[in-house]
Amino acid sequence: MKINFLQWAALACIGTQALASPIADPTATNALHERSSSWDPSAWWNLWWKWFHQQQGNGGKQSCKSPLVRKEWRQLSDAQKKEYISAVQCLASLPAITTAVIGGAITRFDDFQGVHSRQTPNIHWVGHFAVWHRLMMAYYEKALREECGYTGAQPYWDWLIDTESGLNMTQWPIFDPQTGFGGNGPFVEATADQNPLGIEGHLGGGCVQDGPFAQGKFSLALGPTVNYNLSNPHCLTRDFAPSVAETNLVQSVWDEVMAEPDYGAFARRLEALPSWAMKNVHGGGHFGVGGILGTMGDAYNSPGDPLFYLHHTNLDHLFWSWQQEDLSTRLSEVSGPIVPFDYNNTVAGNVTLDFEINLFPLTGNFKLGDLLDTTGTKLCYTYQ
Ligand SMILES: [Cu+2]
Repeated sequence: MKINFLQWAALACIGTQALASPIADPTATNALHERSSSWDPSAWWNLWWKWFHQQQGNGGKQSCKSPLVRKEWRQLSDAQKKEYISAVQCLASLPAITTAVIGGAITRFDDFQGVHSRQTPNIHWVGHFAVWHRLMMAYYEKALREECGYTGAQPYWDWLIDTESGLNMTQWPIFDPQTGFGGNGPFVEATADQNPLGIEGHLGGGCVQDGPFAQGKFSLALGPTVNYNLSNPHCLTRDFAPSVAETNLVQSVWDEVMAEPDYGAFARRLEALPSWAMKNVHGGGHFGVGGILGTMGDAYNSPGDPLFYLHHTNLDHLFWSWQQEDLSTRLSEVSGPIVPFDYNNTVAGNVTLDFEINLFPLTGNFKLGDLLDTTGTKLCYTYQ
């Protein structure tokens, strides 16, 4: 770890303990109080740094006083699960606001899918991948709360619990038709052309048949083509590929991502490669659920599956967990290419803290540096 001046100064003051130890919940109102009984210099340093960072970023005002606490789907009560699902259905019943630039969008749910589809060529295998999707999750959460009356935080799906459970994928609780997102589609034969990633053992491919997003109850306007100006109402499809999920959604890959020493390496390992040459949790979620023919496996239109948001929130949970390991560095560090796959910067440079992203036309511009702190001035949530 590179030691900057402030870290050096703190080291000199508080002794020689490692600075990188995580803090359990830096935003809990009583975090300082709880820790006063046991003197842990590294935790104190992290808390101080966080406070300092917030003061700087907000002209002395602290705006994120009570962050939303995002929980794993299983931590929600059945009533809370129902409330979340109802809010998603609500979003899919409200009229789109992006039609001037996403001509095919019909609903507010489509708005988010359309923005992702339109920006897909610029937001994957780039330095801002993790931050862009963080912003997307935050605005989806905000829409569910402010426009559909949802009172909770955006939940995440910790797939490690499922892959380690030994249960068949079809029995994973996230796919429960009553308390989850419904299950697989019926089997549809796929051609080799449809399967550039060589996914084996896919079990579905057709329209989701049960649960809250089943055929007839839930309709997507955008996709499966990349033309976001085309309205093409169709069903949500799923195409479980258990071998993809079981191979990639594993603790060892999570640990590899967590062990990356800097943001550029972290973001690159999180996305890995558009192949199975390297195990990866991002692709494992997309293609484990979406397989060859499912909505989740569509690079452009994957946000058409409501489960996309729980998968990507778990990736943000991973990002946040990684940041917690060394907040003093990781609240103000980004890198990675501006242009997809340009890891050697032969086409353009790397992103910086001032690099701007947006969910056009749903948001204005945000600097990457303003989205690194989930409890800062622009974002206000944490994880449990
Ligand atoms: Cu994406």
